[in-house]
Amino acid sequence: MIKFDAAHEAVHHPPDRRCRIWIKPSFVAAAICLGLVPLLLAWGQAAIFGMPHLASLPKFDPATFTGVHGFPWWLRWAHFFNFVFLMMLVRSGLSILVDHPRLYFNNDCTPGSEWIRFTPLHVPTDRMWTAKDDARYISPIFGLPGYRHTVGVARSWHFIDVYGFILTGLIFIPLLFVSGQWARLVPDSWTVFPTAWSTFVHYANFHFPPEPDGFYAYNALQQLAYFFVVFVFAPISILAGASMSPAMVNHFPWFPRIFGGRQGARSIHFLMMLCWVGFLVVHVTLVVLTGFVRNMNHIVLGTDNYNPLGMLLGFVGLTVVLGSWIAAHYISWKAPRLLQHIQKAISLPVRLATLNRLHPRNRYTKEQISPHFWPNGKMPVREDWKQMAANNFRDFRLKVGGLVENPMRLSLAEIDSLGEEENITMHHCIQGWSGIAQWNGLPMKRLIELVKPKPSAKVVAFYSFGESLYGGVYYDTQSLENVLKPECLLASAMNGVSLPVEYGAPLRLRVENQLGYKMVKWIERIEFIESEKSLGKGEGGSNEDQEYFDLLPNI
Ligand SMILES: Nc1nc2c(c(=O)[nH]1)N[C@H]1C(S)=C(S)[C@@H](COP(=O)(O)O)O[C@H]1N2
Ligand SMILES: [Mo]
Repeated sequence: MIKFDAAHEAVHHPPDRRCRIWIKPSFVAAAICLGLVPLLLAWGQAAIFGMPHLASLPKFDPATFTGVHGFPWWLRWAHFFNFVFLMMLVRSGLSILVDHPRLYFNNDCTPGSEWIRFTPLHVPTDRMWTAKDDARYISPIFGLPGYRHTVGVARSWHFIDVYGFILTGLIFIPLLFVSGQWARLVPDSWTVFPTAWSTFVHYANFHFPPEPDGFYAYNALQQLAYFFVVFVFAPISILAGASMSPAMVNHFPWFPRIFGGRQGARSIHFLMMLCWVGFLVVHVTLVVLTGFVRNMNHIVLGTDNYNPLGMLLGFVGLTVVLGSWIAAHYISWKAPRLLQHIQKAISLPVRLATLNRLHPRNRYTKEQISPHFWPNGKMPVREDWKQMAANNFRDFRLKVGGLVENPMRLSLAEIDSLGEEENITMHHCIQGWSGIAQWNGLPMKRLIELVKPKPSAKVVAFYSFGESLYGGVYYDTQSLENVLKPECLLASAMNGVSLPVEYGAPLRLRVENQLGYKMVKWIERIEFIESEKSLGKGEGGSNEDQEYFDLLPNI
């Protein structure tokens, strides 16, 4: 077992580790109907009209069969790797989910408006309750990794595995078409629907219709199921995942709207996970019930006989997958920095080349401002900040220094006089919640023009009056290039009033193409530096250092 100090223990292994599922009654009713209606229809049809007729099965003679059949090696390996990556995606996804254990179909995430929650706790109204307070524990049996506030590690797994999953698809799909195997998955006639229904009526009445030999052809329901997995589940899951990216949302506002908004996308990403798991359960059950030994030879060895070798190798594969879950826990707890660096080595170049090029440009309206905006972070406890707060920050001076020609010390009034911009934007927290707010403040671009960074300055560090999760000053960094993008503000007002203390007074950063933890609240000073590597543990911020978050979270 890994030993934690008291501060880590409180976060990662809290005494209250209950996880409870509550679903809005109307959603429960809808889910029951969705499940029950087809079953009732199938039972009714069989009771009144008898079991529907299914055309008798063609006999396949291996010696003379000329159509596309069998399971080529690339298909069998793609099948295996999909299983590996999908299970890891589900497990790491669950860990990410419980970091904000509520799902919504609205962009505001007001407590109480969720349709499902995975916490027994109600948000207290008599005191500040941060999104981090709301995070829940998940057992390591289900989540990768288990415990709380390991969203950084969970995201590393999620991204590494999604690259693997997409790469598998990029190899699998073209080969499907080149080899002609696509014809086994794509129905060639609309009659597939009535035939699939008839097959379903048989299954629903616990009657197994005679199965075609899957080596040559699938039954109609099976074909439809496989078609959906490859051509519907996979693209929807990937697109819903991508549409949670702040860089996407704040550049292509129409994109998340396909899924009913930013939180709709998060909910649908979750519902798709349920579809995958549901498919897996039914698929495995039917593989076992319809000739396990022969089916395993199909997908493991590509042969069509009753030799037990395919089944035995299949069990070896399953052991490898289970072993990978244990290994992933071990890596998560023993070598999280290595994991963070591996993910960064893959993700950073990809993000720089893609998402990071999208400039934020979305505008919301005043009517869309969220009634509730989850607060996050630890309120400063420093005496100097408290005294300044008591005096409306009249004595506050923002220190801007480091590699600049013109170091400055600025009062809030001076900052106001330098220029002001107003944006209404959507905030995205790494934990999963979002909220729309109006921000007023000094564009960083204007400040940079005044302080004149030296050519060696490549990175801007923002230091807070507040502490990070385990103590020590909260800080984060931005590339100089990114703070020059539109909508990057030193915000001093929120929703038309000067910044409330819990939201970061006197100043906070707004960076609309990245996640919330990059937006330092309660800013004390700004420093221009050559590289983030010289600060803290060198990862670019408190959360990057301590929680293994990304340096560049465009998603
Ligand atoms: N000083 C400081 N700034 C911080 C944090 C923090 O813990 N300390 N948390 C960050 C995170 S994770 C988020 S999501 C946003 C939350 O901003 P809000 O409280 O206005 O919602 O602030 C960011 N800035
Ligand atoms: Mo956050």
